[in-house]
Amino acid sequence: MSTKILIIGACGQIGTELTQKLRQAYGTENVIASDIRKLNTDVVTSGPFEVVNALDYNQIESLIEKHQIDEVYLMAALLSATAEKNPAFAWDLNMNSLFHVLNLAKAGKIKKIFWPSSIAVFGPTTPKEQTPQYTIMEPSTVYGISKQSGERWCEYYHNIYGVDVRSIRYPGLISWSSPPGGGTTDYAVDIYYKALEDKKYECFLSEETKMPMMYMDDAIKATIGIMQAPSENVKIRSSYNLAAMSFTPKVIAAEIKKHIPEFEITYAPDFRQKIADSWPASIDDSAARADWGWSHEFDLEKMTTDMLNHLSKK
Ligand code: VAH
Repeated sequence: MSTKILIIGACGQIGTELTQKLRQAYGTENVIASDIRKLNTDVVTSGPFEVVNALDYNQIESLIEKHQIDEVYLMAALLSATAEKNPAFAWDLNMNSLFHVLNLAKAGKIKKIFWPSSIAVFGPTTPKEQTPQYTIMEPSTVYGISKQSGERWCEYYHNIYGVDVRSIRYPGLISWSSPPGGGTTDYAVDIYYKALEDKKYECFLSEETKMPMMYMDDAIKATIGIMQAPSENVKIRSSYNLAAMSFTPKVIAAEIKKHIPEFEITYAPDFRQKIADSWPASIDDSAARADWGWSHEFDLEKMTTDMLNHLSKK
């Protein structure tokens, strides 16, 4: 019997690539993509698609029953910068969509859940270099507070109700297939687009702002990897630290200049600088590597080559 999967938020930055990779792995007809609107043509036209409001319990429940869903990937959320502009809605969307899916699993209607957390759960009092799996967590953004709270609820539902929910603290993610999505780390996506289009980029962070980053291919590998791991190997049920590389805007600009010599970067830090300064510079992800065999493939050089190759064809 094939595993039937529902992706909520399938048209978002992670959802678009996750949908394609899951359809390759499980068969197109077994992966139901869904989002609040038909926001991505490829996702909507490449397999089963449903319009769903992640805040409507009954809509989600009826999709699960209609398609006999086994696993749910809940990818709908407001990211850090957008959430600061709309705190109440960000809290509502990020938290209540999670409660709906956790409660459907508690009711026995879903076998397994993936829920994305973020390095945004860490704050200005967290050790900045090689941030440990267990450490001080005082997030100073609405997004980070919602992710920290969500992690606590995931662990609670696992421990008290036996819900099989698995989670990863994504670093900043970089992808060629979906445009920047309101995240503080999304300068590292936009810079590639602007380098090709304009040969210049004005960065909204300062040149020495070092943050943990990851290519989307690696993020999708980790997402599917933790979901396919034997349950007993997933020892941490709040969320796993995950890392691949860390760099500053100055370093990524220098890597791009190797491909586009005339590329120039300037700096005009805005409100997002304070968000970035509250986050770690690098992450210790040894627990994920030990528990379920995580390893990354892309470094900055390999990612830059792949990004520019894909974007120049796009
Ligand atoms: C953001 N890309 O910038 C997201 C991410 C670590 C940051 O969660 O909001």
